[in-house]
Amino acid sequence: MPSVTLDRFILENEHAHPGATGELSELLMRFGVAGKRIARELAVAGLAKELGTAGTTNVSGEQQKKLDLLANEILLEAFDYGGLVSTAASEEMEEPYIYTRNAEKGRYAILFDPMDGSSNIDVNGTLGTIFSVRRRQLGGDADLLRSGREQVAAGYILFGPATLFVYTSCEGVHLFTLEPSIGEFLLTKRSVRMPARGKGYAANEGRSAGWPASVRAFTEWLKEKDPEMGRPYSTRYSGSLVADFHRILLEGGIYYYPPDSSTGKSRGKLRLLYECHPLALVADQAGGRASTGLEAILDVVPESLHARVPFAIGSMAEVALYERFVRNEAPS
Ligand code: AFP
Repeated sequence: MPSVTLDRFILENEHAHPGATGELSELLMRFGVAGKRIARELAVAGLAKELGTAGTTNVSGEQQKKLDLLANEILLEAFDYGGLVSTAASEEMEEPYIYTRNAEKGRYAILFDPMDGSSNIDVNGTLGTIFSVRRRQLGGDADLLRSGREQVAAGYILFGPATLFVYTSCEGVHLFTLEPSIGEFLLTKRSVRMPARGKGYAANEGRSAGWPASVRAFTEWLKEKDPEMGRPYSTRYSGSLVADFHRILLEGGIYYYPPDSSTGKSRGKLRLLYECHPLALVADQAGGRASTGLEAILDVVPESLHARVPFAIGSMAEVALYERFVRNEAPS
């Protein structure tokens, strides 16, 4: 049985950095606490009649589930004391939440997708929370509308058969598993490396009619028979980016959500600040890559808080190929 808890691991890493204030450590540990609370709510949601829609829509026009809102509340509350965070921005809130007492002194701004894959809520499927941490600069939205390379930490909590906490503070990616009987996340894998190449792809191929021809061609290429090159690839798509990304982090492969003209999503569906930047940092730190097809996701600066972006993430080999297809440089 592993015995290094998330808190101990974070604190030991902090001690390796003389001069660290401990604030980032405290902040990451609070994401851990929020993750445990959300996991508990998910475990009893069906019994407590907390499944189903809340009757509201978010800024992107998507129906909000009761658990989207509950997870959002839990996360906001986790940072409501201690003076660490000045601002929280969420996929579920039109405007950022300002912690008024800390607006001027909180050194960090946080961003999150509280319940990623919410179509899985009502069927007891895998869900996730994605988070990103930035330094507060001048305060206000301008602090958030910046490149992904300015994130100081990012990660996700995966709610599946086990609850996992995966994070990076730009020194590798580390994976923890919740041991429910003691209520602690225990270190399961230090310095996770994503395989350089995989065997699977994750995409909502039912929508391929609306994709650019280059992405359709890439998908057909993945399905061609070529045993020497490891083709055909297998499809694995769950409706939860966190779940699909986690498989790819461990086994390699690629997830993509391209522009989709059939549903009017000319910039794709995924939100840059709440989903793409944080997972791109995790991928980058694990030796993988995330791309729009034309540029690294980490280099993209959003025009607005809820900006969407075409997104591909995964192993170096598959993401590089995706980019070649998008640039019309496909292998012959
Ligand atoms: P929600 O968090 O709004 O449920 O969206 C989930 C998601 O952003 C991502 O987790 C999935 O991979 C993707 O959308 C699923 O979208 P489609 O249903 O269009 O395939």
